[in-house]
Amino acid sequence: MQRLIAVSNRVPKPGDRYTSGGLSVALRNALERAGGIWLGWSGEVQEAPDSEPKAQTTRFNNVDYVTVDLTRRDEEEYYNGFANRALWPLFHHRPGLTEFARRDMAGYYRVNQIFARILAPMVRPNDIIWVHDYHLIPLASELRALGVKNRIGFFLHIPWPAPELFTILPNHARLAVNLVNYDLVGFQTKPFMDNFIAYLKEEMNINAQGCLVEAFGRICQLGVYPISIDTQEFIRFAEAPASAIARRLEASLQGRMLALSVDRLDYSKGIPQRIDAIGRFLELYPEYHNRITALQIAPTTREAVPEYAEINREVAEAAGRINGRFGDIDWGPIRYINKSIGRATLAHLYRAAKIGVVTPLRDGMNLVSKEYIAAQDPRDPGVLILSRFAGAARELRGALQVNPYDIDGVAHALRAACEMSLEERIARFEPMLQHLKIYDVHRWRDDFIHALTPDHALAMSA
Ligand code: GDG
Repeated sequence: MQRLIAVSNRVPKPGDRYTSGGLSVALRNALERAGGIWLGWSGEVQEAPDSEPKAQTTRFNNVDYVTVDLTRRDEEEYYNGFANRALWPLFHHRPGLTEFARRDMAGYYRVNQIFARILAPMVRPNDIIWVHDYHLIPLASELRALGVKNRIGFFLHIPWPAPELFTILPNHARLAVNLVNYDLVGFQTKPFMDNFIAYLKEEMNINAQGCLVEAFGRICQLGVYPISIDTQEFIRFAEAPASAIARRLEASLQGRMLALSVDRLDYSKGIPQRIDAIGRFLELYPEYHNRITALQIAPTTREAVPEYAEINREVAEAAGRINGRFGDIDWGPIRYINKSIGRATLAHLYRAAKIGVVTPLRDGMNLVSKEYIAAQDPRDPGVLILSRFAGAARELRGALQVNPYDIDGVAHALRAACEMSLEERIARFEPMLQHLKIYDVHRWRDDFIHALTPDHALAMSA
């Protein structure tokens, strides 16, 4: 019996089906089907710094949820430090925000070793192991060092940077070798995979044969697996009777058009630039004063990292500036909220929005853009304005694609969205919805797991 083992920084709560996102549900379904383990940080900090890290196991529906408490120092160095102050900004092409400290790097490797030491004794010979995201790049190497010979796959949820940016990291070569220690490495888009292949060639003199990298006595297969959403779930949510919050929103709009944005509050999402573009739109097209309301939902994240407090201040200032300049006693163009909204309600808000404004400066995929499309009314769909720098732009061709740095360009796209005929909206929307019905998160998961199973590997190397 081939079990599945998933490893990610955080682990969803067992049985918590309602609030979980599409990715958690898709992975959990696969784990429950095959039986397996989901391992990661509990999110808790253990106060006794010197004791051996404790793992707790909760069994639910055929799956062992194994969570590990970290020390304050682990959290600081591994999570806030190396993962979120070095890898995250650099992989999003923001070297100016990147802070590298050798102490953090050591903490990053230490926590990966902790995870490996806890996992290795649980692994059975036929298990396949699927590791998620930039927090855990060294995990396969650490597991191999402990004698684990199973197939191990890695999926990177964020972009892979251009080679000249990746080399800013003092330990770039070590991380690249860590990646080659996987049997399968999945990227969101082909350009991200090509960045990695270019790095291997330029810096390490390793030539990939198509998607196969043969190096350090191993064969590593690379592939493109664009992540998606649970499309049917979003359609169902959006078609259910509107929740009280959605009704409150509709009433408060008083017939004005809604332009909606939903992002974790993160500097990669381009929120200040987007707010400036709304200001520019109101400046260029005064006929829209009092006819449009922009709602920015941005729950705060990673509050221990100083750049995140800074982005909150920046967004609040930008929104205040635009409201002060264009608002009136009975209308403010921008509503900015930091609280999180339930998923079903979110689907109603997407549906109520005539325009979805999704303009990250750089984004691995961006699921909000896909959720917005799935939630539309097929008889009267809204218009998606989408950054060309989101991975999703390669699939959602019917969106109005924009350069988020070009404030005038985004302002013009807002106008085009406001004016677009029903016929054009439907023509743009339908192929995108069809695409999302086929390429949903279940398909994404199955494609990756299929490529990771041993039979497939034999076929590839034959
Ligand atoms: C990383 C990569 C990649 C947001 N606010 C609320 C809420 N959300 C949900 C959205 C969406 C998810 O969070 C955000 O996903 P994104 O893909 O947009 O962005 P990241 O969090 O940066 O995710 C990204 C992703 O990993 C998957 O591989 O696409 O590129 O950066 O599902 O709906 N959900 C609820 N309330 C909120 O207020 N319920």
